[in-house]
Amino acid sequence: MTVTIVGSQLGDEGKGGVVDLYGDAADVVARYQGGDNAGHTVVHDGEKYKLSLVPSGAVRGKVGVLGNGCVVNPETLFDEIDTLRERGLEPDVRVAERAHVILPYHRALDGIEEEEKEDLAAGTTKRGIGPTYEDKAGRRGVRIGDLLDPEVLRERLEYVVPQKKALAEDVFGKETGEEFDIDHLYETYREYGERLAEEEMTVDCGTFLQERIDDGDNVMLEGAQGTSLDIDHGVYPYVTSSNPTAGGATVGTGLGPTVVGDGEVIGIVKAYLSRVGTGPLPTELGGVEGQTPDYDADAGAGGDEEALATTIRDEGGEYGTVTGRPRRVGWLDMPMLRHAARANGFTGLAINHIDVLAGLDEVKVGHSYEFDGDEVYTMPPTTEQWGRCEATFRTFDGWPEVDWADVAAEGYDAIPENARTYLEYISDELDAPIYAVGVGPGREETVIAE
Ligand code: 2SA
Ligand code: MG
Repeated sequence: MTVTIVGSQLGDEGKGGVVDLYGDAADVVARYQGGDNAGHTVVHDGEKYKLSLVPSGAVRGKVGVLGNGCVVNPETLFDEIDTLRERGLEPDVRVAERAHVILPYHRALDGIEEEEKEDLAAGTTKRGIGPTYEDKAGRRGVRIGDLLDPEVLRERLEYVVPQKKALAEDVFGKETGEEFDIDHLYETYREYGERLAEEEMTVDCGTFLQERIDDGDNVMLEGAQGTSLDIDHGVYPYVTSSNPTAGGATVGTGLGPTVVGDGEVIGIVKAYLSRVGTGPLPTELGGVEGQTPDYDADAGAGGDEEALATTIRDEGGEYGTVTGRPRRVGWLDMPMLRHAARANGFTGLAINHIDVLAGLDEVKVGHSYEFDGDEVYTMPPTTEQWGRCEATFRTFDGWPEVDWADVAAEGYDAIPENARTYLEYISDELDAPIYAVGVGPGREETVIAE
């Protein structure tokens, strides 16, 4: 049986808490896309662990798998594993031989391209994610399996590195160093390959997972980022370069769609919206310099919206886990969620962070958009069209600040009534039941709806 966890918005929906909750019942936790652009904090036995690549289940004694749909930076991988070991854990991490490797030139090019693109820059995490997926699609990538075979590794590098070097030097006019040097890369990455082999970490992902499922194990498929950051279904080009949507869980692991579809697909919803990076955001409150398009610091500063945005940002700790950037915040965007519910086929929802909104007089949601004179209920296909959408808001009465730990202990009915009205509106609109409600950052602060 599988449980797939998918972000329904723009990442940082609090997937970690839900992964934790359902991860208890899982024997294996696999990631199916992305790389070290994800970020999760796991609290285990009172210790806090920050991970960006290793699946969080590995901290809790589960087998953690990086699927073939992931892009893997071996340096990050081994750093995280070594740190966990220094702290007394013995993580069991497997990596798909079909997964692609992030090389130093990918990181360098990610930075260079972001500078060049200006208005089109996605505000990436600069981890080399996009350039690695580009090489995957361009059939010039290096895969984890290639690191185990020095001859193949050498051959691949000799083909691809001169192209990358020419791109950096001739197209972008940058000086390049050892990150574009074939011999240096060969030596370093061959060693990573040796370590992967010594520790018997590599797997044929689909076979590995299917065998575990056939043996009766529970497998959790953990998405990173979110639906609106999906390369196909997100707000292109302000997206990541992989498929966080549920379809990615099958392509990115080698399990069939019927296997994934046989299980649960849980949409993680944050009770408001947050976003790092650029692009339109129809329900945005205030703005963040350098991320909000056409942000005017003088006009925005000091206003009511700006103050509300600051409150939500600080209450919710809305600062990027990977880069520390302040996140843009806004009201819930229902057309975005309807789009996500369809694209992912959610069987249930986990709605997080309702505690963050507690104490506000009223809570708004963008119920629909006005788009070129029409009222629309889902996201239009191009981001330029989305940028022309004006949200039509619905207003809900706010709910009080309460002792959320008590609420978590007592269950769903202990959630303040106005918050339940809000939750049930979301569930009705998305035609999916609520499985869980997050009322705080801690592990115990999730209410399971019966
Ligand atoms: P990239 O680096 O190529 O993936 O950047 C492309 C765009 O995708 C955005 N992006 C993210 N936005 C929010 N959260 C992200 N990661 C989460 C974290 C992990 C999660 O906590 O840091 O929620 O699973 C993330 N990763 C990429 C980025 O801002 C660019 O707009
Ligand atoms: Mg996060």
